[in-house]
Amino acid sequence: MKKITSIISLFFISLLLVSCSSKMPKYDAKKSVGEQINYTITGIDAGAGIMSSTQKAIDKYDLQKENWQLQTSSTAAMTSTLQKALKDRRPIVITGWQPHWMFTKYPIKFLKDPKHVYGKEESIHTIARVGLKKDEPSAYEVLDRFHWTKEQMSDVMLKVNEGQDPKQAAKSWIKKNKKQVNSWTKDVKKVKDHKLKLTYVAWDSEIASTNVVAETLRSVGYDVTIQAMEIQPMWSSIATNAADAQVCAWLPNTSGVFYKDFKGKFVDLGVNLKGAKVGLAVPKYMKNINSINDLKEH
Ligand code: PBE
Repeated sequence: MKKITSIISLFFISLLLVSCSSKMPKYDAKKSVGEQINYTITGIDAGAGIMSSTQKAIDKYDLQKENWQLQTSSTAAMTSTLQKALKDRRPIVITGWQPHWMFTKYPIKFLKDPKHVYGKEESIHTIARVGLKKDEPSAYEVLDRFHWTKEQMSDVMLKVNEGQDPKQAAKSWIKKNKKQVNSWTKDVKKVKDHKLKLTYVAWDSEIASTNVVAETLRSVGYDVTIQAMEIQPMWSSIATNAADAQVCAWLPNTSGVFYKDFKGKFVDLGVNLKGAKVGLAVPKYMKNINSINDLKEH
C-alpha cells in the first residue's frame, strides 16, 4: 500500500514539474527565439537613451516585421527578471550596458551590432552649466579633472548593489584611491560652504560617479547636494542654471539627442570615463544567438 501511495505521489509530483516547466520552458536552440520569449526585449526606464536606441534597432534590423517589441520597466525590474531567467536557463533578451555589475555578476554577452545602431564605444562626459567656471572656479577645476576607469566605476557600483549606502561606498572608494583623487584636487583653492548642486539619473553607473564627485567636491569645501531626476529634466536643470553640473552624458550616441537639443546651453568638460558600451544582451547559454540579426526568424 505504502509503495502504491508513493508511486502515485511521485507521478503527481512529476506531473507538476512537467507542467511548471512547460509554462516556463528552458532555452531551446532549435526553436525560434522570438517565439520562445513572445518577441519581447526586456528594457528599462522609458527616458533612457538605450531605449530609443533599441527602438531604432528594432526598426533597422527589420524586427518589427515579426512584431518584436521593447518592454519598458526599470533597471531593478530588468535585472531581477534576468536573474530569474538565468536560474531556470530560460531565454531572455535585455538592454545591457557596461560598466554595470550585471556583466560582473551574471553570465551574459552583448549581441553583435553589425549595423552600429548603438555605436561602437561610448565615453561618459562631464557637463557643467554656462558660467560655472567664472562663478565657482574650484568646482569647475575638480569637475574638469575628474576621470576614472570602467573597473573603478564597477567597484563602487558592485558595493552599492551589495547593499552599501552610495555615499559610504563613494567614501571608501576615495579612501582606497587617495592618490588619484588627490590629483583631481591638488592645488585647487579651497572654498568655505559654497553651495553646489549636481543632478543625475538614478542609474547604477550614475549613482556611483555622482557620489564620488560629490564627495570629492566636499573635500575642497563645497556644500554639495545631489538630486536624482529623469534624463530630460537633468539636462534642462543645467541649461537653466538650476543645477551646476552632471557627470552622466553617455556620448556620442546614448545621450546624443539631449546633447543636440541643449547645445549652447551647457559646457562640455570632456570625457570622465572611456570604453563604455551599450547594446542588447543575452545569457551565454543562448549559444547560437550572437548578433542582433540572429533574433530574426530565418
Ligand atoms: N544607461 C546607463 C543610460 C546611460 C547610462 C545606458 C542606462 C541610458 O541613457 O541608456
